[in-house]
Amino acid sequence: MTDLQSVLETQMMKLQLAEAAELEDGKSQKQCFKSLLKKSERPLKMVSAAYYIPKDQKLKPQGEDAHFICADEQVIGTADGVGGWVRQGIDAGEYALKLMINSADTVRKIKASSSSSAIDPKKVLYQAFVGARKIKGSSTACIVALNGRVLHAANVGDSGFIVFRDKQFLYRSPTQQRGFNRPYQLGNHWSSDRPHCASEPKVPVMVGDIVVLGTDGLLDNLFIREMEIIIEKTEEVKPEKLAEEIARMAYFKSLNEDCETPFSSTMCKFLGRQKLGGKKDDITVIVGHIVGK
Ligand SMILES: [Mn+2]
Repeated sequence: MTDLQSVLETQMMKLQLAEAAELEDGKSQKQCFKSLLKKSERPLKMVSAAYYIPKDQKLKPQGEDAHFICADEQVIGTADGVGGWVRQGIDAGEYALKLMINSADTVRKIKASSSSSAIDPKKVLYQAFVGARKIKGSSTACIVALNGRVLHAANVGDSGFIVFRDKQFLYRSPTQQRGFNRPYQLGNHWSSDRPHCASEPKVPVMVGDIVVLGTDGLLDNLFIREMEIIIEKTEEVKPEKLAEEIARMAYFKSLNEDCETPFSSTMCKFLGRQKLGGKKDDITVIVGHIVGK
């Protein structure tokens, strides 16, 4: 769209808003127009809930994913500890958990010192990383903050978030991988990645938008279209119910050996032959519903 087009469209929108305003009970057009514009500038709120299904393993019933929700501060995050460390007797779930605890602490500290300050998720991730320097292991991490009317994220690896508007897919955060099933991962080992690697997507949101944040246990088992179908069927959005429904569907597919999944499709590309089935993994889903304040 050219600048001129966008200026014209904005003018048209203003005229339409003003016309609509004129119809309201005798207030002057200017007053109504002002209040409507003010409404469209108001900060939003993200109401979030999580659902976690660890993969079935006797030695590690809690799995290796971790997450946090800072409800008042409008920040959510998830991390996925890399299982390969178990061969060295290291529990990567502990590292992921420490990253998330540190992140939540940092967010609360920032907001406690100044409730109006925007959260920079990359700085939060950096503080979390520094605070976990004595712990061995590595982990992907994705932190999403709602600042005013914009989602601001920091993401390392193959966790990620998707935004739906009017029950339709709108946006998916990019993943960082070095090869098949080899995501970027934060850690203190020389070969691990550092927080500066994080991608920092920013997505403007509106009232009614639905944010789905998950680890690869979700994203490798459910296609976006399958999440969209679940959301389309939802009449009243309840984040805790939606998170559970999405996680359960991902879990069902993760155990199914005959279905097509994002994981099987990617494997096909790498192996060059047909391969079906899901990926057994810990599944974390956080659903954030964007509402007016
Ligand atoms: Mn995983």
